[in-house]
Amino acid sequence: MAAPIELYFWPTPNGWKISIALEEMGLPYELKPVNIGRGEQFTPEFLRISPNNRMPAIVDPDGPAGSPISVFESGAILQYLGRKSGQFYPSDERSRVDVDQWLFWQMGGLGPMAGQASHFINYAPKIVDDPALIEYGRARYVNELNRLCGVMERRLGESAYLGGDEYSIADVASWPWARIAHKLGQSFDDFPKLKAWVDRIHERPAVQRALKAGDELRQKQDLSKDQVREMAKNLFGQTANSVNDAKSKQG
Ligand SMILES: N[C@@H](CCC(=O)N[C@@H](CS)C(=O)NCC(=O)O)C(=O)O
Repeated sequence: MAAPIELYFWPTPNGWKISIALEEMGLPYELKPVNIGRGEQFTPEFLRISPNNRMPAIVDPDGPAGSPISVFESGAILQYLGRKSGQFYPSDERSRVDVDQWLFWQMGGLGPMAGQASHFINYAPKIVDDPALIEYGRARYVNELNRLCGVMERRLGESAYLGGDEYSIADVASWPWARIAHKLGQSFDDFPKLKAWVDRIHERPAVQRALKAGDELRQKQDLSKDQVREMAKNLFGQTANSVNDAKSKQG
């Protein structure tokens, strides 16, 4: 049996994209926790496989031609796993283009915008004392997320899944963010088709298994100001120096 794929993981929407895909595809994997609140994304070992100091990343010991390969960026990982397993990523060109469009839409739109909305709703109020300094950014990202939910609502009125009639890696990419839209300034009452799609995917056994994997790593949701400020030292305010400092330790 092939050695398990190593999944460099922390329980966040971007991490779940890959644990869901691995569970759906029935590929054996091993979780390698990367505690991003403690700065483990800057270790030299991790930067070698994920030069952007972000998780998720994978190492597949049984890569092309049987030799190991590492992949970072969740969209690239999903495409790799889809090609490797031949599942949830259609091989005929027309269907594949459909899936790719919605996958890239997630990578360039839904993920980053929902991530920023989450920052301004969940973290900024615990870091910045003056609410007036937060409001412009909060409204900008909550509104953009609202537009993106509208785009999904319209799409899901045309086809059962984002990438077409079949469940695919495009859904796997968007689901972990879409399912928390109600915590990011949106109301599912405005998006009934999106809500039905969120619920339908939530019921999938592979999705349930993926949500349980690494659950013990999850922090409690309501962090105190002090806990957020501590985490912020590693997570927010990163510059080119953050990577250069870590790289210089690489030797
Ligand atoms: N575009 C990246 C985004 C990944 C990402 O933002 N990961 C976050 C956690 S959700 C992270 O590792 N953050 C660590 C940091 O900001 O230093 C992907 O899709 O793989």
